[in-house]
Amino acid sequence: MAVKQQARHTLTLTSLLLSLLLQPCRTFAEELTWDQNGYVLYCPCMGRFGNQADHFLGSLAFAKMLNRTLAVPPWIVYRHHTPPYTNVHVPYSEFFQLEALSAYHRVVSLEDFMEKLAPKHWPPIQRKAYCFETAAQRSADKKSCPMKDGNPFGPFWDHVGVDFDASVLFAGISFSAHHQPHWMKKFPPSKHPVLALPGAPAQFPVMEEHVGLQRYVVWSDQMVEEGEKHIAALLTRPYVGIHLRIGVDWVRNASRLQNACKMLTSGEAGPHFMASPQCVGYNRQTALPLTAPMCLPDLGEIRRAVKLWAKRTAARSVYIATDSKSHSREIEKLLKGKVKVVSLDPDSAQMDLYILGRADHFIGNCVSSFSAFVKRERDVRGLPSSFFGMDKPGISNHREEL
Ligand code: GFB
Repeated sequence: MAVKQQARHTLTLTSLLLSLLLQPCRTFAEELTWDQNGYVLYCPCMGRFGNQADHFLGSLAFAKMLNRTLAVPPWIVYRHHTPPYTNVHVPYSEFFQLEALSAYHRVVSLEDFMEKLAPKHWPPIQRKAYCFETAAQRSADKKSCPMKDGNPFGPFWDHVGVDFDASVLFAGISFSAHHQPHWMKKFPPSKHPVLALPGAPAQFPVMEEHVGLQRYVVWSDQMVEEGEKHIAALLTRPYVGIHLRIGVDWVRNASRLQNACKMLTSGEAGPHFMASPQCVGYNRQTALPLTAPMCLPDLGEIRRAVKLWAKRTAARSVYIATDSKSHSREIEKLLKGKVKVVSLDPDSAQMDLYILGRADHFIGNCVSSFSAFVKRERDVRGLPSSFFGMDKPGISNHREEL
């Protein structure tokens, strides 16, 4: 018996040693070693948290596809209306566990990459930027990648202390799996060890095949602790979590962008608009219609959906995450004061996401990538979600009534 145990022990040690030896880059140990397979660096320069999270999943997949270590960037948080009235760069690990990503692929935080690896392996004179020829057209000489032009680009690379000395342009190549051999041939890691890109090497919204990568995005212990404290203090289960994306920026942007929420009523717009594939379906041929209330629910639709799900789940609380008004009075009245209606004050985007993710039922906004983050996380955990204007994702209310 003891011999068996000893043998098992030796085997475990051997496999541990083997896995450490085979892993070219030790991502979480104090001393990092250089990955000969190269690195991918990018600026999460498009949109706010939800957009950045969509792009993050695609970038993670891209790094794996090229077998390069992903230098995980900090989140860019725009704090232009509250102190410090500027962009804040929040390390990935403040919200999520960096280690959990390594179950999928090799990663290192961009901050560690810069501090511990770049001085020796990517010194200032070797810092090349890589971008599409079309992007370089925006620069004065039309040959340089506009890595640091404007906000958030400049402040991002300044934050990590990077200036670029040269540009490498490319065309006729995309970030999809189809072009994997092209990337490998064009940019072998021996000659191009660090692919530093001006934006995420990914699509928005996240491609269907990368939605499941959400499982590797695991909340940090600190977020879990804080989130669970809020839930215990404020909410009684079962609780319904709702995301109200109805603020001025949404109304303004969603009506200005190509397929305005407004146009949806007239049927002029297609079903795919921002994050909407999450509820209408990714396949354009079979996608369900995207209706105006799915994009911008009015109070009538908010009341209808909350009443329905509060009843179906026998909810004892409702948690409201909102980018503007919470409509909490109206909701309290609607539920006849029998259900506790709660919002966090002051609110925090990530804490709202955490609490929505843990709700017994979630009602989101189909077009918002902020909602999409919650929906993906809940899908991973097998928790139910619906959307305003669509009670069963993939099945429109209209059809259900027929
Ligand atoms: O996350 P996000 O990309 O989602 O951007 P969309 C919306 C941001 O608004 C969030 C805040 O990152 C938060 O900072 N926000 C929205 C909220 N809803 C809530 C909420 O319930 N609670 C809290 N605390 N904050 C896209 C933008 O937003 O909308 C694009 O990324 C563009 O830049 C487009 O503006 C129209 O996909 O909803």
